[in-house]
Amino acid sequence: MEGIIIKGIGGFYYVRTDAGVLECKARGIFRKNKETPMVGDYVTVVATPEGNTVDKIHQRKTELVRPFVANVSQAYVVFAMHNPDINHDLLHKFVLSLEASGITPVLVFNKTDLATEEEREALVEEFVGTSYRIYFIEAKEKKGLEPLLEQLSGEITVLCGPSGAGKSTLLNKLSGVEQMETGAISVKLNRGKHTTRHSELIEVHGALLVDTPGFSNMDFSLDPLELKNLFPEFAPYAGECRFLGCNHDKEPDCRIKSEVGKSISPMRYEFYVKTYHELLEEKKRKW
Ligand SMILES: Nc1nc2c(ncn2[C@@H]2O[C@H](COP(=O)(O)OP(=O)(O)O)[C@@H](O)[C@H]2O)c(=O)[nH]1
Ligand SMILES: [Mg+2]
Ligand SMILES: [Zn+2]
Repeated sequence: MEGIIIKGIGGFYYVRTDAGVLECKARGIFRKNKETPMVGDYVTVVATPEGNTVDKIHQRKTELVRPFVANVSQAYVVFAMHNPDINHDLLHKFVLSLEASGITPVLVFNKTDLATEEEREALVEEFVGTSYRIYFIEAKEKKGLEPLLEQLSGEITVLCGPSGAGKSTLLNKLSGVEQMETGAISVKLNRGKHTTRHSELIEVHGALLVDTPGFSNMDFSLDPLELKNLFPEFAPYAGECRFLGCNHDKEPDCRIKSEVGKSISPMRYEFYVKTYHELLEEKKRKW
């Protein structure tokens, strides 16, 4: 039988199939091959004398480490306009790590009731040239959620963003059911536990969502020379710098640098340079 793993706890996998949700063990061979079934995996389940068993893991389209979920096709990156204030560095890190994983980021700014029109405009400016979709919502009052509901595809959407941004509120309002605890209590509960590996897929109008526990960092290793390819706003100027393979840092006659403050946002460019140097340092340390 075919299905999708929606939860993994204590060596058991819960697989959603046409026959309902089945509790399964993984086949021993997976452990030997150092293969681990992940939440989000499309799997084949067979009935054995020991019970239902995950027999085959289908090829993954994407693989996220934090949260540990396979086959995520898009991410709603949720940040609050205020309370907590936007950590721009973190925001761009989320976006970058999603790009690196081949997942489309959709930017969702929540708590618009706490912000001004000017603050919204500044955020739109900050992502100039990226063509990322940007939505401003007030999750608590269900304002602005229609496009987010429409864009939930048959595939898996992850809600990521810092703690307190309103991810659980958004998920509850999208589903129309209180699926997740919100506010201070859930933060407290999550703190002591390592909940990252206990991601769970939640069904919302036929689509599957993951509400990640709040985490403050995303780590990815990347070749510094590849970094520039993960900034979509650089793409239109490919090949227009003086040097072939220009990294848009100290090089003279750099087309990207000439666009900063015009079609490329200074904040995004600064984040690029900073990350580029961090990756260079990391590479040096490894050698
Ligand atoms: N002012 C305001 N507060 C909101 C809004 N949406 C959620 N909140 C509040 O923000 C807090 C954190 O929300 P929660 O969904 O738990 O955030 P999470 O940590 O990202 O899951 C809760 O107290 C919510 O009631 C909103 O649109 N406006
Ligand atoms: Mg939450
Ligand atoms: Zn350049």
